[in-house]
Amino acid sequence: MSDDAAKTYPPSAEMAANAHVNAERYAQMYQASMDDPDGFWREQAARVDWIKPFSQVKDVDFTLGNVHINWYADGSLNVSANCVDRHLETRADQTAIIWEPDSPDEDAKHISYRELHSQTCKMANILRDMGVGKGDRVIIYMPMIPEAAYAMLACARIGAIHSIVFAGFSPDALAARVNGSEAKVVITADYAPRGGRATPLKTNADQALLHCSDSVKLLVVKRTGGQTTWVDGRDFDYNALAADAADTCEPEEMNAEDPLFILYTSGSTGQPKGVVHSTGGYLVYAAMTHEITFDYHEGDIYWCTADVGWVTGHSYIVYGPLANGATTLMFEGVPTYPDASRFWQVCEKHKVNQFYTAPTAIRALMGQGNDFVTKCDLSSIKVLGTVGEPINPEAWNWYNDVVGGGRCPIVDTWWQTETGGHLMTPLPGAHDMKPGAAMKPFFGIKPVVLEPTTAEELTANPAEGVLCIADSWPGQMRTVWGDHERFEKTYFADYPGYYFTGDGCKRDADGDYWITGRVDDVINVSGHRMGTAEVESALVAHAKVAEAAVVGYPHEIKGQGIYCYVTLMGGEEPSEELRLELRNWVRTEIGPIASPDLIQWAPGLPKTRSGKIMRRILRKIAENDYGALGDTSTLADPSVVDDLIENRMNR
Ligand code: 6R9
Repeated sequence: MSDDAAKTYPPSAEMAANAHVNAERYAQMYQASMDDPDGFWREQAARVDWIKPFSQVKDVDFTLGNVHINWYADGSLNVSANCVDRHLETRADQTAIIWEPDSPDEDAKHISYRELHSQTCKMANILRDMGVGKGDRVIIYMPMIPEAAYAMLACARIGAIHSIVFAGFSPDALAARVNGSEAKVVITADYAPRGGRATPLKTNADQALLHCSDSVKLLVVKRTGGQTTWVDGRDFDYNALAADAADTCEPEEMNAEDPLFILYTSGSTGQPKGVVHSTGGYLVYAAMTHEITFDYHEGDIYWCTADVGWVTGHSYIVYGPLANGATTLMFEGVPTYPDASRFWQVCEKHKVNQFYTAPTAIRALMGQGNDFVTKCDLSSIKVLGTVGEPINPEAWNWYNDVVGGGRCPIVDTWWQTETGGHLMTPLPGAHDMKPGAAMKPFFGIKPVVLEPTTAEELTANPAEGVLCIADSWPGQMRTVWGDHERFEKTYFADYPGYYFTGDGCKRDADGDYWITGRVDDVINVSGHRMGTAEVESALVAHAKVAEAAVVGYPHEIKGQGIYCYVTLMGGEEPSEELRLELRNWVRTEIGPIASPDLIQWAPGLPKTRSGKIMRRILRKIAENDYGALGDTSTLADPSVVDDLIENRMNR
């Protein structure tokens, strides 16, 4: 870490005085959460309304072969009733969702809790009429429109398990998730406007469904009214059905451990895995972290710029904020449309109090100059947040100085799809901040730094190693959909007795935590997780490709870029056209976020005598750090390395 990075910023006196949690309270509550986890989490469970109270708080075992994670297991509740109905008595007319459309020329919408209730009920009734019941799976493939939130809450209301597929994913990726979850219904929209362009979502869904069971139905929300083809009997018109649907719907009583949603995410091997989250524990954790991390107070306007296709959108646009009766802003567009001041104009327009975004967006906007920010009135902002990847000190400083005017604490929230909510972050009124550091564990979280090869726990400071968590928390994922063995193998096999995060970590001399990035073959492109294995298998599925190896390399805006080494089939000639063709191929196989940035033609890949690709070497070359390749003597043919260095793409 640079000297600059080691600078600390204490919370302002005002924050410390007014925040839900100050330094003293953090220390006392954290200690309580360690000394008596059951007592602590029993108390926190009162954040949600239970239909039937639970007796046991926690039943957890991290032992390989017997991994199970249960929280509040004999209690029952309904998530949609918690996020909507229970607020009707006190805040029916308060805005639940502010919707800001892609184009600033279109009007924003303010959806009250009363309206949210009736829309959620309508959607729930439509789904029930389409044959969806408790435990059934529903895929949501939607733009960032209020109907996406209605769809999530409607599923929760009738006990269906939703699985959101990011609207930027391809028809193939969508089909894989429909089939993987054996979904009954796919909810989509005609088009997804974004940055002035419109993705034909319905057409993508039509293509995907060619590869799915004939019984899968499609519920289509009309967002633009643009032209689509229609399959009678399979396709259902949401707008027409909603006009007549009843606006009340009895919520289903769900067990705390019933799955609320599945979210597919990339791992280091094979196809994306379906991360399963629970009903009770997840909601308690999402609600608690939302309130405390962002220091959310009654009446605040809160904006998380993520997409509901990612876990951040689940926990911090929909479930956490709505469980807390908050006003949450949902934005359909992108930071740079119509120009680079859009985020800040939206903050000014809706008087946003908490603003939560990704380092990649901050870096992109930083490059556009300060005027786009300073011409807007950002005085309403109290807390800034980041998520998705480590933030470099330059971006942190710009965020702090230019966006926050030096007044706003930045919560650098480290967590994962698997964790359901924040596991480490500075709290606005309690902790010092250091640019780029995740700082302190949330309540109940016991991080440990292990020596990567011996698995020995490093207790002294400073320490550097792999990051594991020693005990469970209510928001932890419960299993991999349909493959509990993969769940155990991925997270509990390498470091017995711990949850293994896949991240590397440093704990500095002060005992503060810094996430250093993935230690597995997962790369982080613009804050989105990508398994290098997924890109490789897309590449080798192309008829002209014999072999491919994919690694990450440092990218100024995206954090990491996708660097591909490709060996062509005998007789195939490398060309710029082929490079373009392969790029487009990967885009259609997976989606635009997986587009290769650099493709290097590799006559051979560096392999050990047993045929294992030495990725370490490929990473170094991609990083343009080929002077430090280390030992190459065990390679079957060390001469391939010279060719790879000679023709490297990232100079
Ligand atoms: C919420 C989310 C998880 C991976 C995680 C880590 C990286 C996320 C971070 C961060 C450093 C932060 N990551 N937040 N690294 N500082 N504040 O992003 O979930 O998409 O599953 O990604 O992202 O490497 O392991 P997910």
